[in-house]
Amino acid sequence: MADDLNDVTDDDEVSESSEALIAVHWRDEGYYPPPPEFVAQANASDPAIREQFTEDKFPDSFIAYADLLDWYKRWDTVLDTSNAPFWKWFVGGELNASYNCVDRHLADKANKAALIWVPEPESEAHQAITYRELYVRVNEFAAVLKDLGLKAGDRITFHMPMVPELPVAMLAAARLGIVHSQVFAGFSGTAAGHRIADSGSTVLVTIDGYYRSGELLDHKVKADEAVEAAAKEGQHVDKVLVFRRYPGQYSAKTPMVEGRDVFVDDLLAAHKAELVEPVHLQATDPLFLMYTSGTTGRPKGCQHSVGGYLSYVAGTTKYYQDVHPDDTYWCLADIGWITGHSYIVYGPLALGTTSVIYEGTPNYPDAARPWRIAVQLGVNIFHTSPTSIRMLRKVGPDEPAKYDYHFKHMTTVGEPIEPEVWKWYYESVGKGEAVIVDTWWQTETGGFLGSTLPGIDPAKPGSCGPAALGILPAILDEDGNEVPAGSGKAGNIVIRNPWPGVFQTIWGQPERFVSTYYAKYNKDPKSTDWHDWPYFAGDGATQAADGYFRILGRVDDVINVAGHRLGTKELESVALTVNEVAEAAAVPVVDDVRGRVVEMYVSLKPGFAPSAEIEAKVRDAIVKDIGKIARPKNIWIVPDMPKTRSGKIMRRVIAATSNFTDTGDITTLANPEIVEKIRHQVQSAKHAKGEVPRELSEAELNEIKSFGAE
Ligand code: 6R9
Repeated sequence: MADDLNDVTDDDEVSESSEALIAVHWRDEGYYPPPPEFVAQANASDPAIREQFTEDKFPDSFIAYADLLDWYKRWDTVLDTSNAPFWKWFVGGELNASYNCVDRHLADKANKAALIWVPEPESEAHQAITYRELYVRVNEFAAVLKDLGLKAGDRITFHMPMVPELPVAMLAAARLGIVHSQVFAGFSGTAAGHRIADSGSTVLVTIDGYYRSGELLDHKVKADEAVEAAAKEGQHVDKVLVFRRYPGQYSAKTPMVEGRDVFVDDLLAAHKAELVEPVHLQATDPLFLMYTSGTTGRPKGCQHSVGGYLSYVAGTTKYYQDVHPDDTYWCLADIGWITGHSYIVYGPLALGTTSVIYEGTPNYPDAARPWRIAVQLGVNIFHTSPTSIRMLRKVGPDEPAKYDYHFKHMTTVGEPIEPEVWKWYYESVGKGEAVIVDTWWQTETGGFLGSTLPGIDPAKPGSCGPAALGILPAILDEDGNEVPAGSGKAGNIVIRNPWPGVFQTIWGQPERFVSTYYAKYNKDPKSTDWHDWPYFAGDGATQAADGYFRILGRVDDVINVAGHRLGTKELESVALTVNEVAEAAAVPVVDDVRGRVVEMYVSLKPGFAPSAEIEAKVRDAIVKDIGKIARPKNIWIVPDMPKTRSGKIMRRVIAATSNFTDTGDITTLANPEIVEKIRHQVQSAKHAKGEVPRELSEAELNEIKSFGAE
């Protein structure tokens, strides 16, 4: 114990860290400039583009994005701040998202593939859906929705997997101004039910089944649960529209409910070739809701607008995804997340791109599946998350080299990426030929906030790069003072200005919208000047002298050891420098002397067995790179990490395990079965070592319960 105390007081490298600042220990990385061939073809290759988006040109700078769309009526006011912070973009403008993503491409791209759908079973051929065909299908499904009496402003819930019927349904709703709320298919029926109730939807659209890891799942059963859960909250669902994975044949075991459930293919038969005029919507009308979790139970329905959102995703797709007419673009995210909405459906289709949709898991039937798809379809732009990259690196580190595909551009999104993992992505997946953009943003923000411009800025592993065009971030300490670039200090990242992609409100919870995102740094709640309303992103970050931001993770992910705040991500990054380690998660354990101490969970690459040596390597690496202060109390080598369906590690579940507290709701996990395994492993070892903590205070319990949010 005395030894432990010495660790804290003797460690001069952290001695001047203050409570408000997270000490930053990450090593800076080198630069990776774009190859000349990439620069030569890039949509943005002249650094002068930044001058069109400087602060003095705001908000008119964003007209360039709105001009990428077709408008029925041009706006009168670019940005209306009169009801701050409920910003209104392109006020008075009229447009339709479905028209912009479909109809307007018929003139020159009717026979070009809009979507290429890859079913999970390799025995099933992929399906290319041309813009003409998409137009027909969107119109027919819009006719079905219209027939049900749905109209602009009504809400509709989709609980759909990665099949082309999902974008068709989204675009059909958008055509009529019906506000869609797509719930990730992997979520339970009950989770869908809560979201149906929250949004007040009367119609649920689902499918009988879909493939996941080789199994044709019965998905319809979840619709029954969803309707029941919604009813408990007082929301009646009139109709459940059931697509069929194989039209004409029913793939679920759950019976259809008479009068409520209808097969979509039957309904469509009555609307063959019917056309539905796109509704002229206000730019400020809502396009969709995307639910995301917060620290309290009620999910947040982030409401995105037709005009601002579509402009922003079109602009960022053009400059950051660098899409060109001949590209084949594959984003491996799920359309059930914001990434899929913005960068599989709305952004790419607004620009007339060919967007690939894959039904299944990336490693089915083996770790080379993505690379086979890339070869087969000629994919040249690839977009995925650190969790998928880590997984593919874990199960098939040498697979990409065996396949003759060539990416010119790759994206990582969703979490900070450890430099080690970034380098594998660059060298192995990108074969050293592709630029990488590390795009930092959120469900709430509609599109990218931080990223390199791929034809201009060099990439730096672990950093998202500078602010996106027209975005004005700052890093603030708890008192609102700016933390200067290059200071080596971290703080809360905020965006000082509104931008067109920002969400309009939390559906039905406007006070929560203001209190969660704007109250923290607002000095005058009556102000209608945007300068008074910095957007609080809830992420910790640091800015290097070169202006690049490094996102350290959610501010509630910080572990405070004896008054020194350690970012989970930097601890995990160091663990990943140990060759055997595939994934790592750091959590706090309540400690009577130091407040909190770090515990580290790691999983190993295939072919390695847990050993005391690996534990020692992880421990030594952390002590060496961060300091003795961060020395983990325990290192647990576990078979897998509990993860959300979007692949984010659920640190609160691990934290609860380490602290012997209740793991809380685990029903939305991708792998709930791992929780009990880890609990048994860790807690029996702790019992044997006499490390069972005292009873925790309410504040401590709350901290553990909400550690890492989600
Ligand atoms: C798009 C998306 C948002 C949170 C965000 C941050 C983390 C996303 C990141 C990143 C570091 C990146 N995050 N991208 N952290 N580098 N490139 O993921 O939306 O699901 O709402 O998550 O994800 O912590 O605040 P969402």
